[in-house]
Amino acid sequence: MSSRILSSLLRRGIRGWSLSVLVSAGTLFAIPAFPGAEGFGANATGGRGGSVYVVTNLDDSGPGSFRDAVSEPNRYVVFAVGGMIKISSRITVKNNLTIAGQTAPGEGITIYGNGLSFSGADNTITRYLRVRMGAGGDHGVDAVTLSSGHDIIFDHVSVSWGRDETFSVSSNDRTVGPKGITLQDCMIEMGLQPHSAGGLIQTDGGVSIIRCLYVDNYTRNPKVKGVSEFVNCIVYNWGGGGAYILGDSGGQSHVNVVNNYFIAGPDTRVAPFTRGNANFHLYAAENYFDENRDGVLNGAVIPPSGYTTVDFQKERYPYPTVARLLTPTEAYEHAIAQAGASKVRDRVDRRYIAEVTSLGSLGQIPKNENDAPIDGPGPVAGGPAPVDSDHDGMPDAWELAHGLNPTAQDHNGDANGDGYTNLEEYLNGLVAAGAANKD
Ligand SMILES: [Ca+2]
Ligand SMILES: [Ca+2]
Ligand SMILES: [Ca+2]
Ligand SMILES: [Ca+2]
Repeated sequence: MSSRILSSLLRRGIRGWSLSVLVSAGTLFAIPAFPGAEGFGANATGGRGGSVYVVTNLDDSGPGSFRDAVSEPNRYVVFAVGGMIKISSRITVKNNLTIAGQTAPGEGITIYGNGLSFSGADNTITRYLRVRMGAGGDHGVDAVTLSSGHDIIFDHVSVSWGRDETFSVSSNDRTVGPKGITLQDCMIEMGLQPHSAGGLIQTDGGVSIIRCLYVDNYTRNPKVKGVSEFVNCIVYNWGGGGAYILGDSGGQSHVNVVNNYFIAGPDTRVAPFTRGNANFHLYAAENYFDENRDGVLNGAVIPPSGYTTVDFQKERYPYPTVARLLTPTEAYEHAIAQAGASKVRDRVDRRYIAEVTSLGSLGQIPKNENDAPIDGPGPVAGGPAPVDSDHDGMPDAWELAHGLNPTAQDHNGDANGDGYTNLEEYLNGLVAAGAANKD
């Protein structure tokens, strides 16, 4: 039910409908965070209904900076600049935010420094952003982390060079950990030694990892405990620590792992699945392993013995999953085409894609991102932003073409009554809708 119909029902004062019925109907028919949002975090509402903050510079802090933009809740964060934002200290992201990296001109936005925390950032939507930590980050800290919060979705986000994990969704008390989280079409890249790790996914609140690409992490691609699904992902060049780590300790896990492709690189020395136990309740299907490093994608399905000791499930857990399940080979092609902040890929992501498509010969797991061939985070090209006279996030030309007012902030209107605000229509139209449906 669209919000327009719901509000119309409320206005007309339908007799005999309790408010709770209407509210639950509204929840039942909640629109996705954006067209194509999937998984446990699909219903994040972001900054919908809030104010617009335009990031106008690449400064570490102060007016117009990214840090200032995410310091208050209930905002859409849009970018009138592209390039690299060097941060001197960690940024904690507030709740009810839509961070629309796809608005940034040029090659988009790279945040380089001590990383981002989304702990407690309930109802945030983050799209088309790069977060790169590096050896200058604090020892024992993740590039992106969240240890609490609900309804949080990351879409086409590239995260690299964590010093602890690179991208973790984790609480030591799994019963109160993050709830309703999605990572989709993300790249999780090259955790730095001596603790090169993709991520720890540890909560009973539900985490979907969908169509993500893990590359050059020595271990934990990812390490999983609790309730989660891992669907249509690609893992390339894990090292001796392992790719998908099956729990590795006490506590119950209930997990789907479906249609993923594991591809050996120069550093790969162990099998894709390691360290299971009887507490790990696993539904696994159609996971492939290409171990021959011959430059051709020609792996084979992983047999039951390839999952070590787990409690196999005959039926898939009824988790959200995807609208369109890709074959492992299709998932590979999809990731190459558009994983990460791929509206325009930067030099670093292009390098990681070249490694993956070498199918065995390229890759490395270093201590420092400035070592060749990565050579640090830049350059990241900027570019001109379209004119937006009223600073409501929608360019003048787009507003005129859509019957809106380029001299008044009408971003929270809903001209077509579909539940997405006018600004969301603009943001969603900048990138492909329904990532898995695009050829
Ligand atoms: Ca091969
Ligand atoms: Ca405008
Ligand atoms: Ca306007
Ligand atoms: Ca609309």
